[in-house]
Amino acid sequence: MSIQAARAFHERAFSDNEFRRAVEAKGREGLQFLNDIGYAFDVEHWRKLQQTLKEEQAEAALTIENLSQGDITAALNASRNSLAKFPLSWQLLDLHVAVLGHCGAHAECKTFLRELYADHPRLVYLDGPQRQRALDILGATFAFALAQNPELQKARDLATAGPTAPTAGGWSMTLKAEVWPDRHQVAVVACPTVEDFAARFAYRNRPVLLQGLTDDWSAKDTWRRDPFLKTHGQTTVQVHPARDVVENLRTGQPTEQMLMSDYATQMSARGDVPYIFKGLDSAAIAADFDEPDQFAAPLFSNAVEKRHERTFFYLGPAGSGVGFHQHVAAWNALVYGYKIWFFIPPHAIQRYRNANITALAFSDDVPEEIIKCVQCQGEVLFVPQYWHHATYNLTDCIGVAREIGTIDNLPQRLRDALSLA
Ligand SMILES: O=C(O)CCC(=O)C(=O)O
Ligand SMILES: [Fe+2]
Repeated sequence: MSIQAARAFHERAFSDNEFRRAVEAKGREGLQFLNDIGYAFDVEHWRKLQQTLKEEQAEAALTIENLSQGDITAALNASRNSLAKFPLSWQLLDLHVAVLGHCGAHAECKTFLRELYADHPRLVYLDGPQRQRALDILGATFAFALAQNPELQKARDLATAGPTAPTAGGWSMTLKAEVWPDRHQVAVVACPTVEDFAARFAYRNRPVLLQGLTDDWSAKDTWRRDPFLKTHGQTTVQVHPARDVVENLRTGQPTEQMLMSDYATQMSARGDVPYIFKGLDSAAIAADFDEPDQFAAPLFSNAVEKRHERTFFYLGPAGSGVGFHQHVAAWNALVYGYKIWFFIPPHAIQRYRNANITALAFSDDVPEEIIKCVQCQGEVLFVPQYWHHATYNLTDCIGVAREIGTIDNLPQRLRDALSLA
């Protein structure tokens, strides 16, 4: 078969862990296995795909360069040309939608998306779940493109936001002054109604910090250091060198194991700045928090079981955090601590995947396109579907995150919310 099969494999191996592991487990028989299940491609086509992906990346870079120079017309033309040259390129397609939105070409943007959703002509090489994932990402980009609203990026007063005491809940709140962020670009909203949250943030696929949603959580007591270690100190947990967390979880890489009590004693002293992410089972912490109504099904697609499976308890010292990644929508409740978030809208190209987050946290010169904010203890952050994000914990941080799924047909919901017809 063809380069299309190689593309299909490329996308699926990235987004479907089970599939990737199954292929890896076949070792030398991998190619035969792939042929047997319908991915009939050979080494030659695989190599060709890698070359093509590189060329597409260069095309994307050209469009982005035009955009960053402020030459909107050139960006639009470059993007149209690139997509004509590589009509099945995933990254160019996603970028094109963003460019259309950026340029205010909303009519073209909508026509384009309608066509895509109708018969997926550009996603023919993807099957079932991969195609859905691709459409969910495009939906996110589409929302970003259509709903530019400066109101949604209101700054918070950083001068008064930081820790006021050396400890909170018995955890260390010591932070290095140099890493306190210089900008904060995500709206902070107190207790929005479910409808208000949906219309202003969920349908627009915008990040937002929500206050007042954890006031009644038992975790405020049970995740204080002493009671927490009394309950969970003897639990064996998986510990990751902070920056490898996402990759480790994605690939199922085995990691270091230790008792929670040992981890809590050592975490601030270790050179590799360790992080526990997905450290405790959802069942073990179920009584400590209540999922806010704003994130309920059916608005967000994940069923109860999936939500439990995709619940991530985290505990880490100052300097820990995760590298850039993207996934379905999530919420993240920080019970104690202060955390910097770095966000890039969904259309971003892979350039930041390997960014050094510690360097970003210390830099005064973070590129404009990276949106920064600080999350304070007690706040819940809404991470919209397929936004790229990374974190840097400014102090000890203990909290929980949960993936809640995607919004069904996000572009339509957005059109309704904006009354765009
Ligand atoms: O809490 C963190 O450090 C990272 C969380 C994250 O990636 C998420 O909530 O999606
Ligand atoms: Fe995440």
